[in-house]
Amino acid sequence: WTIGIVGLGYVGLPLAQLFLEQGHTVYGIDTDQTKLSRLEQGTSYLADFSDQVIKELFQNGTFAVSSSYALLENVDAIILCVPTPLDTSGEPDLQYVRKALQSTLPHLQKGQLLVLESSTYPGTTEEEIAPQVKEKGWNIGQDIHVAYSPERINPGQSTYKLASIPKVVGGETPSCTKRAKGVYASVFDEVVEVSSSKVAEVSKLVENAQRLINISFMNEVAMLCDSLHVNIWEVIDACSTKPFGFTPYTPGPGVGGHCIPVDPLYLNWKANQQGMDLSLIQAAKSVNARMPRFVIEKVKAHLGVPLEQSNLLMLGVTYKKNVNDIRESPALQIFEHLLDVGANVSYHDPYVPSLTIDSSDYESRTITKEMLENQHGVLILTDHSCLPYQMILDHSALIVDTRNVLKGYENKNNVVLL
Ligand code: SAJ
Repeated sequence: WTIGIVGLGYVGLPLAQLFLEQGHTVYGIDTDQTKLSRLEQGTSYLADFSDQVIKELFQNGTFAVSSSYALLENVDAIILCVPTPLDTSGEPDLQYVRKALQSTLPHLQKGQLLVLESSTYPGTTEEEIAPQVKEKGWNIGQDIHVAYSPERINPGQSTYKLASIPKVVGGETPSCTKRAKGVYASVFDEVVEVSSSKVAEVSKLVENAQRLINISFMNEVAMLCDSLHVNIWEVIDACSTKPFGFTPYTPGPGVGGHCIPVDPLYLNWKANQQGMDLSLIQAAKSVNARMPRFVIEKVKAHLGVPLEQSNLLMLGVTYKKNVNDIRESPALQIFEHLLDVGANVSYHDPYVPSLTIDSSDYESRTITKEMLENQHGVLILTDHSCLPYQMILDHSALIVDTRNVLKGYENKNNVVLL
């Protein structure tokens, strides 16, 4: 196949790699000139991709990247992998999908397949994409095929290879589903056909909404265990001995990232359009929003000095371990609040060399024994695998470990858990 991938971010680039590895040709389109030049220079902008891997994408001459959508005229399938964030009022923001579609339509050719992969509210493919394709005078399912297929990329882990994660596809018509299955089956081990694009859209949001609700329940239990002076991590270990029916979600400083806090709100937005309200999603959101303050109260309760007179070091500012993504990261809220109360805050995150908070720039500090000994408190907010935990344990007066990452270490009398 010749595949056009629009959007070369954490979804589009791994997808491009998958097609290239299987010998297909890929034209990658992105409007971000920085991404395009970094790809051509062979310098990665994704934590999961080394520079070497980026260089390898181009080695067979089957990968071209450009900002020109005209390249899409020569492909068999066009896959849109652009962001679907929330806007400032917390509503779905489809501007990137609409822009990508507007730029694609003039180059759409008869016989092509057009797939949307961006997580979006149910009905987007049917109500936003299909009508504009029909306007070209084509019959969807005959002259052109349109489908939806959710991305299931999980940044920062290599346990499940992307090709091994079953790929759900749902078309505007059965022949669209078949066409999409044919393309995806050439790179994914398993392709799951569903009866419509809407089923595929809902399935994606439900997967992530269930995760949000389950995580938020553990956050609420963590707050209860705190008041009961019970170790939540010990509780989770005990629950996990149940061979079935319990999934060990863990509490944390909050829920970040571009999927889990966002996708469920797309689902609830659609529910509201139907005159309904998914109350558990709203409840989950408000519980998770309380976690940054809960962490700060923990720090306050164990500090030897008032918060406003303390030196505090934040370890890890990304939304989860081993990624360089700070979108919706709860660590940023904690950072801002500590600055607001006048604490002397600094951070270390090997994935984030510099950070702008409240329009002030911060650099990730190098960790040394001396600088640790100079802190009144160290907050572990992201449990990156590469952090020097033994040194941190040996040279910090107080460690608030929000991820229980020090679980396997000895003599932790200076450690406070969530
Ligand atoms: N988190 C917790 N407790 C948990 C799990 C996660 O506090 O038990 C927090 C994380 O620290 C992070 C946020 O929730 O701040 C989201 O974490 P995540 O592990 O869900 O990571 P994401 O956002 O990268 O989610 C991706 C999703 N993949 C896609 O949307 C394609 C999600 O569907 C996956 O289930 C998830 O990876 C995964 O399984 O790791």
